[in-house]
Amino acid sequence: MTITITAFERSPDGGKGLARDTRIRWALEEVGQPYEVRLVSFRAMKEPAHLALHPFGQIPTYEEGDLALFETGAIVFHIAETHAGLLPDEDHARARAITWMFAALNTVEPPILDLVIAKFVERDKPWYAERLPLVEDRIRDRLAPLSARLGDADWLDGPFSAGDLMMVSVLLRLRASGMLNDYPNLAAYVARGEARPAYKRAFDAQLAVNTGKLPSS
Ligand code: GTB
Repeated sequence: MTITITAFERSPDGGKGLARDTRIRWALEEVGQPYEVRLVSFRAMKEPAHLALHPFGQIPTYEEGDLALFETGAIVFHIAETHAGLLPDEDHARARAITWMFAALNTVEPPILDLVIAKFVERDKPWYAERLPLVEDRIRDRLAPLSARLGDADWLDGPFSAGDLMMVSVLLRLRASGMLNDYPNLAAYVARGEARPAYKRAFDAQLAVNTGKLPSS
């Protein structure tokens, strides 16, 4: 059955891979599943046809036959559950990998998003300079224990899993801030994720869309 995801017609990052369709592309590449991409404009995202797929009018969405999903966590989980390669077979290892997916989305990503919002939306506020270090501290409160847990392992819990895919995707948004440099094992962890052939294919595919060099699928 054909899988179709949605992505920005033109991503505000110009193809740096930070828009969330990249995680879905990466998961699909990891499991060797071909997919098509429907590009949507910011206006189209808020129109009824897209709102029927995504109640909040965002990307990415995922369609496969009569199944329509939104939320990258749910989409990556679905891909991992229905294809081999992203979740271990053993019950407890599988539950732990899923736990890391939730940790990435619920515990690590929120303060990182707070920083992104602060930098893009709050820069002109009189309290910006005072608040910024507080936001950065909340990120360090997550990075320090994550770094301690990862230690010198390649991945968070045994072989690469959907938990790593999600955690690397979340950490990538910190690159511009330079904050990862204070945690060399996390910087190396992110680089290991980016070096995976599946990530590279996903990145190149979204870049091609944003530079107009290739068709979208
Ligand atoms: N929780 C949802 C999920 O994980 O699927 C969040 C989805 C989401 O935030 N989608 C964003 C969106 O559609 C695109 S990815 N925004 C449009 C809107 O809300 O109207 C977030 C994003 C956007 C831009 C960059 N960038 O340019 O660097 C990076 C990430």
